[in-house]
Amino acid sequence: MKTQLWTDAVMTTRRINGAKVEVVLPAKTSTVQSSAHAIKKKRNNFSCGKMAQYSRVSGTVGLITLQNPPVNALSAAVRQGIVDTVKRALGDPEVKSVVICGQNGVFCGGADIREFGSPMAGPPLVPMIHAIEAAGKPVVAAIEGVALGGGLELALGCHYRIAHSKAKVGLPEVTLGLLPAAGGTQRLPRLTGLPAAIELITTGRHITAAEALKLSIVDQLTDQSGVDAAVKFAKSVAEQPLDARRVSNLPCPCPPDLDALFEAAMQKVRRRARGATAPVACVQALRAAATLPYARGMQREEELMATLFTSGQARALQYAFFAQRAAGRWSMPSGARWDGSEPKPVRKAAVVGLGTMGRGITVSLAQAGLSVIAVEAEEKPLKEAKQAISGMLQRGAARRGEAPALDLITYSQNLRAVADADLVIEAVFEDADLKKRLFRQLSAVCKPRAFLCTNTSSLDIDLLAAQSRLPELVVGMHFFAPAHVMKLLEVVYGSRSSPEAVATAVNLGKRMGKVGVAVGNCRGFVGNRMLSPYFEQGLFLLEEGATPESVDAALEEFGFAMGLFRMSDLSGIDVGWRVRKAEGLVQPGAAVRVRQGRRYSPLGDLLYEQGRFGQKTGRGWYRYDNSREATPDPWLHGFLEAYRARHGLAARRIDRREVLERCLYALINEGFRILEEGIAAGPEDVDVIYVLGYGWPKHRGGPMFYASMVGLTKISERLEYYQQAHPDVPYLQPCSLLRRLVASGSPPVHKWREIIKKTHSHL
Ligand code: 3H9
Repeated sequence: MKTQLWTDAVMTTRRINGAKVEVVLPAKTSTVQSSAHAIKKKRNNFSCGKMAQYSRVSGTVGLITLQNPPVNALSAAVRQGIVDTVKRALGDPEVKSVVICGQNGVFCGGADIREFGSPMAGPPLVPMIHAIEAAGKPVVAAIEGVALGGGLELALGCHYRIAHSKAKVGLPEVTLGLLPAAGGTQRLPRLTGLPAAIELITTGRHITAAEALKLSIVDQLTDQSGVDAAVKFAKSVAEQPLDARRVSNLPCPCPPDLDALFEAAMQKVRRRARGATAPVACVQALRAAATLPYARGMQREEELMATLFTSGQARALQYAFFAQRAAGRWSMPSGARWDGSEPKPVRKAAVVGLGTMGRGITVSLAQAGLSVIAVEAEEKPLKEAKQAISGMLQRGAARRGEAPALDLITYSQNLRAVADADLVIEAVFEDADLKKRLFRQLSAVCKPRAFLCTNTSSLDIDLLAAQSRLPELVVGMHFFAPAHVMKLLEVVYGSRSSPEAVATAVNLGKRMGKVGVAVGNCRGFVGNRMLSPYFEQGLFLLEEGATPESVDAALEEFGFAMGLFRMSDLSGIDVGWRVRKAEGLVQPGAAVRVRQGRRYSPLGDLLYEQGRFGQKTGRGWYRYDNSREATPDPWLHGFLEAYRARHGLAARRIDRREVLERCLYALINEGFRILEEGIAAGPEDVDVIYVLGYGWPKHRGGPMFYASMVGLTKISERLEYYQQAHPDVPYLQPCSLLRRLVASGSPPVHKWREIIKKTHSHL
């Protein structure tokens, strides 16, 4: 095959993998990336702006490869590279069609999110995509790995899209507080129709290539190399007319009752959004696609994006994106870095105790492809658990269109069955003596280097580790209910846990689709410890005149999925009572409002004594009449009045501001204490835990990010104000780290880790 020479390039002969190859390099490029595959195809490669490589394959197809590992994000340099290489390909008389693909089997993860905080540099996306769509030669997107956000928008600007069968596509901008503003809101509905586009864009869901084919987002699937298939396809369409292939030329298919469709969509989105503005803007942009000509629709898309782009919500969601990825990158107090130590392979895991949590953990392990030994001592509960686990696996597999992983699980009543497991997770009843006994037994039956993990939500890891022969192999794996659904995993290290044990647990969590955050060992770890002052403030507010519904309304309006009293009814008033009882706080009759030297509200204990456990008994802070719908309960209002009268408490009007400030600032204050003590390594870890495990609204970043947005001075001043107004209420004294941060000028949240580290080194 003849080699094409570019005027600004030099030709050189190289020996790569033993084969003699002629490669064309741009004048300033000293190296060229090659592979056996490239040699076979005799591609003539050269880089453009380093971020998009251009080559000509099969004589007439120009191949543009995006190069920006790991996900080929569309940075300024990549966009410049695309603009330059597209121009070259279209200007080359030998080239009849063009393929755009991504390096390393990934098409493109979208706009480069790291650039969002800085002033725009390089060519903008929208005209770049328009130029591709307007090209006189067919341009084919070869989608492998992912095409997300701007990546899919780039593909939608191409005339054809060929996807590998394992690829995923989507427009997830809404999850970053944005909308797909490179034409995504205008082109997608022209291919899929409005209902599917509304669903995809307002949820940001990633879909499989098969679903994308069904929705006409892609034109063809392949099981072979996506690039090879796209090159072959590009040759076959070289001389085809392009007008009907330009998506912006297509009409947007509209159902007859457009108003009803958008009204229903808006209602659904507002209900789910919990105050997030991006989903609403997405619907507005899609309405523009349906009602305006393409060019005006694009203008509307741009206007809506401009309002979102600089909003606090977009900043919070982008912070949350990176926080989730940064979570757990830190060192243990011993100085050992768990993320630097190699996790041990886990091929076989065991779960002991098949109650609600044990079942969820078993399902999650099997879905991750691990062999699991599931142990429950009694015959009847084992049978029930087996039935429940099989049902959960079957339902999950049916949703994903896969076969259920039933064969991966072996059930047993005998603890010895765990003997060859690499890692055991105990999930028996939350009882210290029971767990201690189990750890002694496990230590005797497990193979010598097996990791022993406890799913305790409150017990001391060191106490359990002390029962084991090898305490360095013991860690907490605190899952959240339902364990096969919730993404959060607190990996709790005790004073003797090895970095290797922490790394192994975090890595196993990742295989299970969880985000594992390593946290220190203290009462309640991070999540439940911060919940305690939050919940207690709620109880004090009831004593002072609030109702469960007024407190919950304020918190739900703030964006929580559920207010604290509805949450308490869901998780069970009896559960908290048991924890308090174990701590010696509960007293029968509960007349005294001071416990262990500080103000205490026995309201939860009194409800427990009434048999009001929450949803499970149909009565709690609310009533539930044959449904999960919480209804305000006149009985409870009367009970609160009688309680206040008994204790001489005058009810006062408590406004929304006080509810939010007392509940949230007390929780935040505890977060600072946790950071101060080194229980969590940085604010990102705390925020990830609260967003993924406790329903904190993601568009507010997490409690620590929220504190930085409100202003640390304000948080500290308001805490002091409430402390003076209610000197007997615990948790309202600003902690010393918060005071220190205020004194050092309230640095932005990304600087706190450094300051905390310095604080620890002075200790
Ligand atoms: C957009 O496109 C706006 C447009 O509409 C245009 C408007 C004008 N940028 O998640 P991972 C990094 S908005 C920069 O651990 P995985 C990530 O931080 C964008 N960096 O891997 C991490 O770095 P590090 C719409 C990015 O295999 C590394 O890549 N697109 C980007 O589990 C690996 O990531 C999205 O929302 C990016 N776009 O998952 C997609 N993406 O190692 C966002 C990733 O330093 N990305 N990084 O921590 C994802 O959903 C996942 O990363 C993906 C890979 C599924 C791609």
